[in-house]
Amino acid sequence: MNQFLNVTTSLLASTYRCWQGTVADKTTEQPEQTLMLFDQENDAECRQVREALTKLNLDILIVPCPKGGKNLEALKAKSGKGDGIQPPVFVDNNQSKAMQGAKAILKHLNQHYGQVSSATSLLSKATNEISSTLAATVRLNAGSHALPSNQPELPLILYSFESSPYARPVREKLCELELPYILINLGKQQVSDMGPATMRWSLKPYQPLPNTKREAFFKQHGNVQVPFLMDPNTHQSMFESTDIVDYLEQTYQQ
Ligand SMILES: N[C@@H](CCC(=O)N[C@@H](CS)C(=O)NCC(=O)O)C(=O)O
Repeated sequence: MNQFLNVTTSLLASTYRCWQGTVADKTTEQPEQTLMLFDQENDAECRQVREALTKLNLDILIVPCPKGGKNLEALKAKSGKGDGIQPPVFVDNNQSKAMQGAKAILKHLNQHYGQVSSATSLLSKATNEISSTLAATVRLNAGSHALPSNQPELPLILYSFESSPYARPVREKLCELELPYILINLGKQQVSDMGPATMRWSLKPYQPLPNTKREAFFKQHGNVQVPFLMDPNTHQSMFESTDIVDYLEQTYQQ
């Protein structure tokens, strides 16, 4: 897909989802043990969970489970439930709990990590599925099916937020290649975070909120822009969605 179509369809996908997964809470403490999500990028319930994770500003290890892939088979085998288990499956070792399905996961998040957005939790199953199917369709179901890949030793690290039109193609590629990654959510926390990094809505020099992940990122890079990928296996790090997708294909696609 050329870049104009890529960004336009990704913008449309976020619009179908009413831009859920853009705004993040101002303060959040990360739990001691990393949360884990068995995820499928274009699945309606997985999307709903990832939107809530952006809202709660929580970081998480994503294990992509596209259709036809080894991760999904391993999940089915490990659970002993065969086809009875499907993403999203959420593992919280802080609470010694694991659960399946958006409803149970959102309830758990609400109970332990703060209020998930009312829109996310109020969307009926049908509304969620229709808008998410529209979002998946406009992306031509990218990120649904596994591609042959070489597996890295360590998970990659992706700075992103759910509705970012530029981060979505990167997440789709990570999913297709079944590459586990630590998702660091950098949702928007104030009006001046809005807009692309090169054209913010506010005219004042950009300043993230103090004591936030955004501020830490800003101090390190001089700006805040997502997607940003770090690969501890090759010691490469990079901005720019198209460069990241090219890198993933060249490094991991068979
Ligand atoms: N050309 C860049 C554009 C990235 C971009 O503009 N990302 C937006 C989010 S969609 C951003 O970082 N906005 C600034 C912010 O969130 O603070 C790419 O393709 O990766």
